[in-house]
Amino acid sequence: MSSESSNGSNGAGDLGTLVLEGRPELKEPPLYQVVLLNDDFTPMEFVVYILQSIFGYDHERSTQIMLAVHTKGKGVCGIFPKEIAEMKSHEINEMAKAHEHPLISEIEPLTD
Ligand code: TYC
Repeated sequence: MSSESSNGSNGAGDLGTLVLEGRPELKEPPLYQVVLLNDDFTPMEFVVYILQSIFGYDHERSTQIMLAVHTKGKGVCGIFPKEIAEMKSHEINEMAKAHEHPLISEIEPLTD
């Protein structure tokens, strides 16, 4: 065993720990929901495709989410830090526009 394993660490790690000591704890970023809104015209398969390509859900999960939105009027399709939520919502809205579908998504702060 080398000497650096006696305290389960190494020189670089110890230096990092020392530098960070005394700083306030890092706080988790505020989270935002990406909310999908129903409409009467966007094809169901387009919504499923959006959910697969932007959020990485498989076809079955994407279909469940799409049908929940279709039935209830709106639904959460993901929860992320603000910048990521903004990017994904923007991406949905731009893809919908590019395909001339009225599909809209919004973001809203997650309050817990
Ligand atoms: N209501 C649409 C239809 O019947 C499908 C749809 C689902 C559209 C979810 C938007 O966010 C949406 N073709």
